[in-house]
Formats: sequence, C-alpha cells, structure tokens
Amino acid sequence: MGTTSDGDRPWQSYHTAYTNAKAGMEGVDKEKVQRIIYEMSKGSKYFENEKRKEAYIRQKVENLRAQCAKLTDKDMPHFQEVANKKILELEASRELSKIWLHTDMDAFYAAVETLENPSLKGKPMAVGSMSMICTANYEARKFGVRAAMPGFIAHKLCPDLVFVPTNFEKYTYYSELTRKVFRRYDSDFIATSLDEAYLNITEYCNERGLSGEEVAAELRNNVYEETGLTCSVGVAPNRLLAKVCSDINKPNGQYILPNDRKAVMTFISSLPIRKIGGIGKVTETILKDVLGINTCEELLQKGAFLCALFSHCSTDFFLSVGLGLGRTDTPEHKLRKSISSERTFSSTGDEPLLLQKLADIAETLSNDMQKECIWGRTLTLKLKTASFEVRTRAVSLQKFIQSKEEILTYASKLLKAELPLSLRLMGLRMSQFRDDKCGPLDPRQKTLASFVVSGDVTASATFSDKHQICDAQTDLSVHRESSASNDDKISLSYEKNDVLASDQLSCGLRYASTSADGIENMGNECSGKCDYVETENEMIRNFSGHKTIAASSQKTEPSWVDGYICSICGIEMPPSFIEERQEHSDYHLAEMLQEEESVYVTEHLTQERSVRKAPQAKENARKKQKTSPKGGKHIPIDAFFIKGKKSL
Ligand code: DCP
Ligand code: MG
Repeated sequence: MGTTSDGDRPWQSYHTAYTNAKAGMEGVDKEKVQRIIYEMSKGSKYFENEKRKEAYIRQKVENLRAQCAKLTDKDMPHFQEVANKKILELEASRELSKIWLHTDMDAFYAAVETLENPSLKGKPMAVGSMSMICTANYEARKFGVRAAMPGFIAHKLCPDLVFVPTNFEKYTYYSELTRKVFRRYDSDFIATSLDEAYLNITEYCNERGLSGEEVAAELRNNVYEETGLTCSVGVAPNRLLAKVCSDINKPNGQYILPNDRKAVMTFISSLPIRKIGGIGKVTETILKDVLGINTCEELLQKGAFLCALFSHCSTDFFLSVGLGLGRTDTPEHKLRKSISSERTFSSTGDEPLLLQKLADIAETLSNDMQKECIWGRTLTLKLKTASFEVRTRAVSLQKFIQSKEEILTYASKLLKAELPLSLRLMGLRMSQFRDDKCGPLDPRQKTLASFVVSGDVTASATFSDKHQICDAQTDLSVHRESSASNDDKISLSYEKNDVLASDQLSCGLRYASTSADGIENMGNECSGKCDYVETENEMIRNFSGHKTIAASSQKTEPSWVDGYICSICGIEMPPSFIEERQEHSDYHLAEMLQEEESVYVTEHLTQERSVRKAPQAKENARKKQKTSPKGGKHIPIDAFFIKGKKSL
C-alpha cells in the first residue's frame, strides 16, 4: 500500500473496506475511486491502521512463501495424501436434502428512508453523516460510494450525494415486518442482522410441492407487499452457498442453486474465494500471493499445499469451501450465547452525546431482548476509539436484566470509567442468559442470594431490594474488598499483567464475537467448518445497528491460528497489533471468567453462608482463592480482579 514499488500510483495497491466492491458497484471506475480514497485518507489514523495491517499481511506472505520453498519433492506426496483423505471425508459429509434460503434487503436503510420520503427516489443518497455512512442506494454506488465509507469521501466521489441521518427505530420497525414474513416460511429462521436471514424452506417446499425458485419468488413478493421494500434471495443446499447466491442478482433478484452435486461443483469452480463468508482481505491476499489461489476450485487443486502450510482447522475449512459444503442444520435456540447492538458514528468526545448514543443502543438491545424473551446478566461494552483502537469492558451482575433503564445504568458506569475519550463506535452485548426464558426473577421469590444475605431461610430479602442485592454480591465474592465503589464485578482489561498467561487462558473458553479489525471485515469473516469460524458464519454481523448473535459454545484453546486468526472467534489480527490482541484476549478471558464464576458462585453459596458466620474462615478462603487461582477447575474472577487492581 503506497510503497515505492507502486511508483507514482500508490493508490493502485490501496485496498480497504472502502474500495471493496459491493453489489451495484460493477461499472465503477475503480482506479478513480481508489485514487480519491487514497488521497483523502492519506495521513489519517485509519490510513495508518491500514498501513500496519498491510505490512503485517506482506510479512505473513513472505513467511509462508519461505515455508513453501522449503517443501521438498518428498514432502508433497505425503501432503497430497493427507489432502485426499480430508477431501474424501468432507465429501462423505455432503448433504443435499435441505433447501436453504438466504434473504438480504436491498440498500436497506436507504430503501426505508426512500419509502418514507419518495422525493429521494432516483437521487444518489447515503444514510449517515459526513464522517460515516451506513449505506448508499444503488444510484450512489455507481460513483463508488458504499457503506462504512466516511461521508466526506463519499461526497468527493459524488458531489450530488444526498445525506439522510440514520433512524434506527424505523429500520427496526421494517425489519420486524420482514421477519413476520420469514416466520411463515420457517419459524426457526436465523436472523443475522436487521436485514438478513437464513430460512430452512425444505419443509415449506415439500409440504406444498413447490420448488425453491417458486418459494423464493413468493417470499420476495410477500416482503414487498407487506413492507414496500425489495430484497434479494439466494437458494442453495446449504447456508454458505445460499448467502453467496443472494448477492448474485442484487438488487431485487434471486439466484437458485439446485440440490445437485454437479451443479454445486460447477458453481463453485469459478467462484472467487473472496465471495465466501469467512475469507476476508487477509486470507484472500495470503492465498493469492502465496499459492496463486483465486477461485474456490483452486483450493482443492492446491489442497496439498494448504495441508502443508495451514492448521487442520483452516485446511478443513478451505477444502470444504472447495467442495461447496456449508452448514445445513438449524442451530438450537438454546445455544445462543449473546445478543448485541452497536453503532458507528462520527468520532466524538462529547460526553452528553456519547451517553445519549449509549441510551439509544441500550434501547435497541432491550427491545431485541424483549422480542426474544431474553434476560441476561453479563453486559459488555465495546468501544472503538477515534484512532481505531477497540476496547471491551464487561460487568457481570448477580441478577438478570432486560430493561433499557437497567442496561443503561450499568453501561453508563462502564463508559464513564473510560471517559474522556473520543469514540467512533459503541456497542453493547448481553450474554449469560437465563435458561428458562420465562422472565426475570419474580421479586417475591426467594433466591439463593437472599438466603445468603439474611443467613436465614425466612428472610425477606429479594432481588428487588437494591441494597440487599449489593450485599449479596459482596458476600458472593471477594471482589468488593478491592473495588469499594462498584456494586458489580467489572472485569476485563484492567488486568493487563500476567493474569493473561496462556495456561490460564487455556482452561476452557467459550464463544465470543468482537473485533479490533477494520469495519468491513467483520461482516465477511465467517466460514462453514471450523468451530471458531462457525460462530462468525452463523451469526456475526457487526455493523452499525446490527444485531449480533453468537451461537457457539465450543471450548477451544485460545491461540492465534496460523499466526493471525483468533481460535475462539475467528477474527483476523496481526501479531503486530499487540494492544488490540491484548484487548481481544482480555475480552475472551472475561467471558470465560464470568462463565466460570457463575458456576463457582452456585457451587460455593453454601460454603459462603457458613463463611459469613466465621470471618476468619472467610479470610482464609479468600487467601486460598488468591494464591491458587489456577488450582481448581473454576477460577474466581475476583482473584484476578484484585491482582489487576493492585497494579493500577
Ligand atoms: N450497515 C451499516 N454499516 C455497514 C454496513 C451496513 O450500518 N458498514 C447497515 C446499513 C445497511 C444495512 O446495515 O442498509 C444492511 O447491510 P447490507 O450490507 O445488507 O447493505 P444494504 O442492505 O444497504 O445493501 P445491499 O443491497 O448490498 O444488501
Ligand atoms: Mg442488504
């Protein structure tokens, strides 16, 4: 990017989220767009960040090339054999009996705005502001204007561009209307964002004797009738392919891939690898520059090299893509681990404004939780600073919450602890759900916590009594001693020390979904086969106003697969991103600790009760926790917290 080898046209190698073509950008003068974007972003923090990423990719490519050069003629037959075996196994898992439909609204926010203000029709317009746009209509895309691009660059590309401010209430309303339609085709449909969903239409087709093509047309028609908006649809034997298909005839179109192996293989053979969810900029460049792989078919042809250079997990994913395989099952609802909402906006350090935005996000999250009947007790705040640094902060509560007011109370605490700070993105995620989904705890109901507070089964303490809740929390952990002013356990990157040693991390982490990466990659990074990537594949869409749902709960070793892919969530992050990686690990650590801690709390309640009666015993127990945090299966979060606090 902008290196001397590019001579006087450094923009030619400047590829960012802004230059990556979206639907409707086919005829765009790419070089002109690249030049303008390059010139306008040169010297900015974004540009510097991109440069670091680029340098990392180059380094990665060089290393892999060196590794490749060391492979001898004797090595290759072995790796070919490994690849052949894997391919056979993967082929055996092929399922062609399901019909999956992926639907994606066309220029969603822009279309909603136009529907409500028809004078915008036909004009190039973008939703967002001069500093960031969320999407652009198809007229604007002809100029190279696209989502996630700063508005001032978009304006330069298209001086007549009309800007419309975002209104998430509207988008949520229309999204809900589309979901009413989706539900009729598949009550278990998987919504991956406000405007995208996967539907298993196998039963619907079979029961009515309809083809995938007929159902796609019917669904699109119904969505239009009931919302006034158009969507594009892809139908295929699995979700990975259905998503690729929905983009083919955008806008207002559909593409059907029959449930036939030959058709799938033909389709996949010439498909550029970047079209696959899970293959983002980093992976694409590496595969292209190291092995000359451009199409999915070439992933199979170069299978032996993939086996030689990449981890099992990555290789399995690449080969499965080469075979056109993807997930065909419906993830069980109960596996859902989190729900979130986030917003991108113009960088600002204005505290009242940030708090207002946080309130909006809390409202969206609360509404989504209410719709899905979810109560949660771990709230994570994600921040992206003006310089693109990503931070996450989490709080783990002793009660389950759902209301906007409660969410905002805790979110504000987390945010205020970080201010002053100039931010460009904020997000809130709720995890650790109640199992039963039957509502918050009945305030009249006795709880284990109330039992502990009073030390008496007849006590009247309940979760509705705030004071007593705090007391209960104090009793349930040793945390309070180190954090006098906080009612709840605020965890995460306060602990920037040896707490994050990998052996501690390895004691069993669960799902996550976050990023310290560029804006665009988030939505694209996903895959079909790897555990860690599947989380992304299923659910993650991390753009403004998008709901993000993570569904995996695998326990995996947290490490950087192939040196740059997080083994927990699949996000790509170069080793040079030291701070970002630290934040990222902190995030996973907190998730793990919170889960571990909840088990710990339950298991140790009885112990704690007796501890209350014997202060010395309590002190001993605390010491024990502090000195041997790794000793047992469950690591109390407080042990780490105290340590971290001390070092502050
Ligand atoms: N969005 C956003 N920030 C991004 C990308 C998208 O806020 N970086 C929002 C605005 C979009 C909506 O999400 O309208 C849906 O995203 P899509 O990627 O599906 O884009 P569109 O629906 O706008 O266009 P397309 O017709 O390409 O699907
Ligand atoms: Mg869309």
